[in-house]
Amino acid sequence: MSRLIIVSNRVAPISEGGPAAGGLAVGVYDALKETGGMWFGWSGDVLSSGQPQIKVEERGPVTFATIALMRRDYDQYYRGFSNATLWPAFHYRADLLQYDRHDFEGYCRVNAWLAQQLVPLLRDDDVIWVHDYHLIPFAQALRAAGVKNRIGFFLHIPFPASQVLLAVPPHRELVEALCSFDLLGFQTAPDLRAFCDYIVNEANGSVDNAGSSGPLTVHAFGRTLRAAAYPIGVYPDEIAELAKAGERGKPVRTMKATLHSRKLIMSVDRLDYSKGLVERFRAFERLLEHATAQRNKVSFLQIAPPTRADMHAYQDIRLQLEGESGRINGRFAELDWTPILYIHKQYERSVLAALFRTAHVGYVTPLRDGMNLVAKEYVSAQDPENPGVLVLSRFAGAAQELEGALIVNPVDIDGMAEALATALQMPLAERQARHRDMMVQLRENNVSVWRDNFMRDLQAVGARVKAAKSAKSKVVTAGKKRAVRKKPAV
Ligand code: ADQ
Repeated sequence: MSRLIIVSNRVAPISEGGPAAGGLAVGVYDALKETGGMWFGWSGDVLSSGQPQIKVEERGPVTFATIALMRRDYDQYYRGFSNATLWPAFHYRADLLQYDRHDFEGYCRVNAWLAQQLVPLLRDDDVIWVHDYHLIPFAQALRAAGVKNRIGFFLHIPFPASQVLLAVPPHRELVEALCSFDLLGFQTAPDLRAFCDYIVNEANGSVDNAGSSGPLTVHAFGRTLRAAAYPIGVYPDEIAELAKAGERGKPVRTMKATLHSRKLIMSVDRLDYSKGLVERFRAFERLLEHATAQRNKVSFLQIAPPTRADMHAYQDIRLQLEGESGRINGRFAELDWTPILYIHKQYERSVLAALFRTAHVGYVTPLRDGMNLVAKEYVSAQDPENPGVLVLSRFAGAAQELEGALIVNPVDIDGMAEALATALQMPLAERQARHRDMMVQLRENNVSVWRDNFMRDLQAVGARVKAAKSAKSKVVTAGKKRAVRKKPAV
């Protein structure tokens, strides 16, 4: 069997059940620990001098191969083009997009350098699966280094509509680079559609599905590749077990003691402007304004560990949220009640799962999100006998699947406040029915299914290449035979 090589910007310092504030880390590690293989990428260290060296570590079935970045590379490739240009653009925040041509050069340079570091570690039949927006030119770089292996790519964040993508100056180079992969995976059908729209209307390419239910075939920039949607999942039953086991643990007991039998609304996100936190805080405020009976009857727990804290946009959102939570608490708090509990800490996955189970409402309202695993984790963690209600943004990829959620538009503050009120009062039978439906969906499409579907289609690309090669060699052989007979058939 081929070995699986995962390549992602950051190889997470992940441990079983430990904290991992990042969806890619959670999803990728869950997928890799079953099959075994290698995970290659940045270690998270930044060097001011010297020469980065690859560190290879075996941990169970997974080999971790990590390397530091030089300060300039970190600034241009990671903080610059990846997170100041691509991240806002792909989350439809063209207003926050910053572009510097040197950063784009640095982005391409680091992709080429990382690819060169990986080459000596590769075997002929390895299958390479590259993850996310930091590494769009990675296949191009591997091909330039002579690598012939199958290479797939999965985009964890949304693929934007063409009119938004056009705001990124090197949009054409990026899409051309994407076309060097053999298989492209997107989170949802709308992301796939947006990509195909660019191919057809901006790149003069074509897309054909040949009437099959498998990936689409894309022809562009002189290449033929495949593309499909593979919504990432979780392991719902594992999360349910963790949540149940943690029910009597100290964090849950402390939380319950703080609540004094009030209801709990809960959110967990990386602190990021794409997650719609300000609008979410204001909708909770609106609930307290209008549904006066809810005052002192409900608390809102927002857990949001800071990320990318050395970037202005992230410092701004942090300040804004601190202001909002202080203002709302100042407005409504009583001696015995603080409406918003706003925490910056990371928690172990088991603690988060147990807290989710305690929460009457999972409040997940990003302005844009590729998928949003928190939505899926919240549903998984519920007690089926007495489940909570998920309030979910229509702009999270998860909304394509979780029809049992109360779907909201995250800029509609009144609409979100109404959804919170509905969720807090929803009868048990309706909560159970919605939870049951969502669990069916989550079980059918867990992380293994996500990985297996992607790998099946990537392997099939290889099979087609082999089939094409052997058909070609048959033609050559037949040609030789014909040549021997000296009577070429027409
Ligand atoms: P993220 O933007 O990081 O992921 P998300 O999918 O919600 O968003 O994943 C966050 C993960 O980190 C969850 O598993 C969550 O439990 C964990 N986490 C968050 N805060 C934490 C805390 N304080 N302590 C411990 N764990 C915490 C990107 C895309 C998403 C996509 C994923 C996976 O932006 O849209 O769903 O990749 O593809």
